[in-house]
Amino acid sequence: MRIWPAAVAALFLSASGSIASAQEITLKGISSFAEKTFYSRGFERFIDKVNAEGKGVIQITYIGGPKAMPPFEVGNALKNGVVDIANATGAFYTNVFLEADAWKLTERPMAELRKNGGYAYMAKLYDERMNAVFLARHIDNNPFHIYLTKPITKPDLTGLKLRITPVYREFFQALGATVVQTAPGEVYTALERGVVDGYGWPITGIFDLGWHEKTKFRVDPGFYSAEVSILINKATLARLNDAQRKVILDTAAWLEAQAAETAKENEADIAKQKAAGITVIEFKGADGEAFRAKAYETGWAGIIKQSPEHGPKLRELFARAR
Ligand code: 173
Repeated sequence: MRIWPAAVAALFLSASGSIASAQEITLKGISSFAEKTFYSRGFERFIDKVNAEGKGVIQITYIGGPKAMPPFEVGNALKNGVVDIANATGAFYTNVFLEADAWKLTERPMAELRKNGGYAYMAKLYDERMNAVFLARHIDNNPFHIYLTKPITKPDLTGLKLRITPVYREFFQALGATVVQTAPGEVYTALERGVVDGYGWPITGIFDLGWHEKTKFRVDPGFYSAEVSILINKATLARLNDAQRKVILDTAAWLEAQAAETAKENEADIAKQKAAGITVIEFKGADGEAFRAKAYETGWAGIIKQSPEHGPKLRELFARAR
C-alpha cells in the first residue's frame, strides 16, 4: 500500500522534471568579434540579461568568438542552423547576403528605419538569403577611419596597401590604395610584418587587439556608421514558445535602444589614441566634406553595382539627402 504514493510521487517528479526541461531551451551563440572586446560587449550584455531573465525558460550558451569560428563563417553557420544566435556585422557575411554591408551607410537611427520601411526591407532579405531574423543593432553612430603607419598629406592613398573588409573596399580603391582583406585577428601581424601600411577600422576598439602599438596616424574625418547586430536563425525563433520569444525580443529591444550611446564611447577612444601618440591627419572644411561625400558615393556605388535590384531602394531608405 505504501509503495503507491512513493511511485506516484516519483512519476510525478520525473514528469514535472521533463516538462520543466522541455520548457527551457538552450541556444548556441557565437560572436564574430573576440570575446570581451568592444564589438562583442553588447552581445555579452544581451546574453547575460537573457540568461538572468530567462531562468527556467531560455538560456544562451556563449560558444565564443573567432577562436571558436572564423568570423567570415558566422553568417553561413547561422543560415544553416549550426548556431542559433550570432553577433556579426554585415561586411562579415556578404558571402551569404551581400546587401547586408549596406547597413554601414545608414544615416538615420534604427528607430526611424524601423518606421520608414528600411528595416522591413532588409528583414525580407534576411529571411530569404539567410534564414535569419535581425534582432538588434547595438552599434551605431560609430564612424570608420583610415589608420596608417605612414603619413599622407592629401586624400590620396596611391602607393599604400591597406587592410580592408567589404566596408572599405570601394572607397579605399577610389583613393588609389591597394587593398587586402583580412579578419581582425590578422591585422596585428600584417602591420608588424609590414604587409600593410594601414587598415580600416571604426573609431573604437584599436586597443583591444594591440594595434595602437603599430599605428602612427588616424585620418579624420570618419565616415559611415559601423553596424554590429544580433541575428537569430529563423527556425530557432519559430521554435520558441511565447515566453521564450518574449525574453529574446524584449532583451533585443532593450539593447537596440542603447545603440546611440555608442557615441559616448567614441570620445574615450579618441583621447586614448591621442595619449598613445597617434597623430591625427585631418582634412578640414570643404576638403573634409568632399572626403566624406566620396566615401558615401563610392560606398553606395559599390552596393548598387553588386545589387542593382535592391541597392537603389536601400539608398532611398537609409541615406539622407546630400
Ligand atoms: O574592419 C572591420 O573588420 C569591419 O568591417 C568592422 C565592422 C564593424 C565593426 C568593426 C569592424
